[in-house]
Amino acid sequence: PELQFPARLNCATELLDRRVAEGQGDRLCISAPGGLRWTYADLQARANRIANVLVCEMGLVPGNRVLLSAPNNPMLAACWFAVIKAGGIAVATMPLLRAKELTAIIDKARISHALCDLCLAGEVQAAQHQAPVLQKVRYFNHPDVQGLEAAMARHSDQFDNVDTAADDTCLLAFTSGTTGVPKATMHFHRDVMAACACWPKHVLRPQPDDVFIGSPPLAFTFGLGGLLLFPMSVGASTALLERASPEHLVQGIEDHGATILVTAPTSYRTLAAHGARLRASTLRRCVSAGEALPAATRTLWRAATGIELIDGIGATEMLHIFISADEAHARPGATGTAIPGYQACVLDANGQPVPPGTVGRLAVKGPTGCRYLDDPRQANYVQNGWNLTGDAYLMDADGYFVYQARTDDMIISAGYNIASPEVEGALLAHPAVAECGVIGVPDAERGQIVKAFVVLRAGGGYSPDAALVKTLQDFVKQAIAPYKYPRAIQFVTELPRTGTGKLQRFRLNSLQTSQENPT
Ligand code: 3UK
Repeated sequence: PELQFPARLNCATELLDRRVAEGQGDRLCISAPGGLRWTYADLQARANRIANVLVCEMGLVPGNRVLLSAPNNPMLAACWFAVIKAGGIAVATMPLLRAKELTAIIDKARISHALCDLCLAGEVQAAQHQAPVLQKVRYFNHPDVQGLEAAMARHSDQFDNVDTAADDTCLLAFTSGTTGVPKATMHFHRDVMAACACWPKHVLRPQPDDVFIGSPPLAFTFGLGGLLLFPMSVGASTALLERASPEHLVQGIEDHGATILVTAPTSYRTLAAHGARLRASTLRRCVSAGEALPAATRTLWRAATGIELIDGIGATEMLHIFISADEAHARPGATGTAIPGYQACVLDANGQPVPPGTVGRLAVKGPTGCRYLDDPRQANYVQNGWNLTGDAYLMDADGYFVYQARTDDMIISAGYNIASPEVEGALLAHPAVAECGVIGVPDAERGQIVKAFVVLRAGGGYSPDAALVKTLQDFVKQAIAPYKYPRAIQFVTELPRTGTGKLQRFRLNSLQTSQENPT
């Protein structure tokens, strides 16, 4: 299906003002801990006041880039819509970023304005000293007269949205950068609407009475879509949590009556321990993305909660999810099929399609796609109109896509290609293993050997000794081709992960100790 959009389009008008105009202004839009509840009309009034502050007090003109820096909270959502309404470009950043990283983003994106949570003022001020292009900063969740809230009180709750073009940029999203310098990806107003018209409409199909909750930051497009834009696109509500540890999530689900949970595989593995509470809760649907979902995690979650996970692969470059499967179509070990609107295929090193069952490079195209801001890596990501996500996949005869690894995470040991996630998936099926990460480490004889870093399940009575190493090695040999077993296993207490829950395999190297156990 080809999506059509009018030449003039503002996604804030579509997602927010239209809801109010069509009589849904009184519906709950955002809730937060402490009893905060904003209707669509409440969010609109706040976004309008902030848009007036941006234009009248901060001199914003359409096309200006605005830094948004905050934990997931209602004011961040209001600021996001205010920027879009005023024709600005929203650049949301992960709350954990330090001044140095913020400075690089401000410089790269030529950010002139900022709306930030007071709790992050230290880093933002330090970055402002290093990046003079950032001229105007206001802080919110601020009790004093200099704060954004005081400025909002001086302005009207009415605002005429800027008449933007459907293909004006409305947001710049920075890639999480598991390796290398982060890249900025540009997305248009129509891309936002296309994302709302694809995965949520065809796979998730939320209802207006659904309550979303989850962990990904709104600065990550997984969170922006899954926890703000998609619920709003159907008039549903979202519970925004500043802190989203497993304990906060379980409590949040109970407090807000959440029905749809959006988080990453690692979080589902920890949350499974709260199965009884979750079974008794309102939770009924669960979305996993950000990294591969091992079959063992799908099984663990179903056993703990009775809920079948919805897996989906998305990318910052693609804005959101493009391959996925709903509960009824889920296949353990496979991500799913290309969602309507997107095409996906697997290519060899020369860009030719490979037959079903053959591993190659995943290529996708659809209504959204990669546009790096001034970056030579554009030519690597987009080739012949296809977006190459950097993932190795195979497609089976039914069009299901089965994840193998990041193309740069393939281990080559004694001439064999071994995908780290496959070995991780096999280890995770053992009850002693809570978390694990697998990399290739240099080996004189084999080039590389497979090494696993394993976090043991707490309270299971397992001890990190040679006997357990042998047990786990034998267990993997039973589950997958024996040559893939980890010749070295090191027990660790935690794994390095990004703020978005992705394992940082390149950092596993530095966890290495000398007491290895190649056998
Ligand atoms: C990996 C997955 C296997 C894959 C994202 C949903 O993760 C998101 O965006 P990023 O730019 O990373 C993209 C890369 O992450 N990945 C994501 N999901 C899966 N691998 N199975 C999955 N289900 O390597 C991909 O290329 O951080 C996810 C929505 C929006 C997003 N931005």
